[in-house]
Amino acid sequence: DKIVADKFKEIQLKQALIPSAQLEKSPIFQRETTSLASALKNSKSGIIAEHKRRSPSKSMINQSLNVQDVASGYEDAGVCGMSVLTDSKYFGGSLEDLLLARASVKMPLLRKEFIISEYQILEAKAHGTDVILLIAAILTRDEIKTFSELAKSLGLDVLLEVHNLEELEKSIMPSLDMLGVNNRNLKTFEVSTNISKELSAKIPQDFVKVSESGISSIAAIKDLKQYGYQGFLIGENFMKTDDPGKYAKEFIQ
Ligand code: IGP
Repeated sequence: DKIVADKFKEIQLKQALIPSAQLEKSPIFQRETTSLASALKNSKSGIIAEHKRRSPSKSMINQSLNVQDVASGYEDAGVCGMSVLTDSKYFGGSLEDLLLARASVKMPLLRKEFIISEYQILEAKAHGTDVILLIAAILTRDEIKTFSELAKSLGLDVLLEVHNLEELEKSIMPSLDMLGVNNRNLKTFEVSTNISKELSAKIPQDFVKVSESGISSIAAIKDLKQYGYQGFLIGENFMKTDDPGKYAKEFIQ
């Protein structure tokens, strides 16, 4: 809730400086997007690799690498897509990171952000994203509908994130492409892939299932595949090494 309040202020300030109409005019806004959902459906590995410098649960993960090198490393390893944290206060990321990643690679990019306003979706597109994340825990069903429909109209994929059955049931709608189950409880920071397994049967077949956070072994991925997961979002496990791309490659058969 603190995060949402901070975001709200930040958006108001930015919107005053750079109005939506200006974002829509930037040349990158017109670029053709690529679908992460299709990439995942056509992939054996299903790896979505994340750029993450730090997090509220781990203050230091990796401060020394630059985002272009991480992006190129992931792409060379053959991952399906990349997630770029753009929140600065809690994760040390920025929209510039997204832009630099975009300049370095062709694969689908996900803006990893706490989205609470349509403005952030336009901003994401203007910085080269292909996918937006919507977090059910901080949005109403109406907001999920408005935001996902806007994203679809801009040619973006939508990944909806849940942690429990209630959030899942409130969120199901046709304007979503992927359903992500976050294995990390954002309140307690506890991590367990059991929640992905428990919720898998409740996710309708027409959505690509993604398991997020706390995945650190190929065995865990194999196990989750048995439950119908096609996407695996991995951050810390790659980013804590000095060559995230090299380590990601070990996860790609
Ligand atoms: C990656 P991990 O445990 O592999 O570093 O997790 C990703 O799932 C995590 O960063 C994440 C996240 C989020 C971060 C999932 N949902 C929402 C910020 C906001």
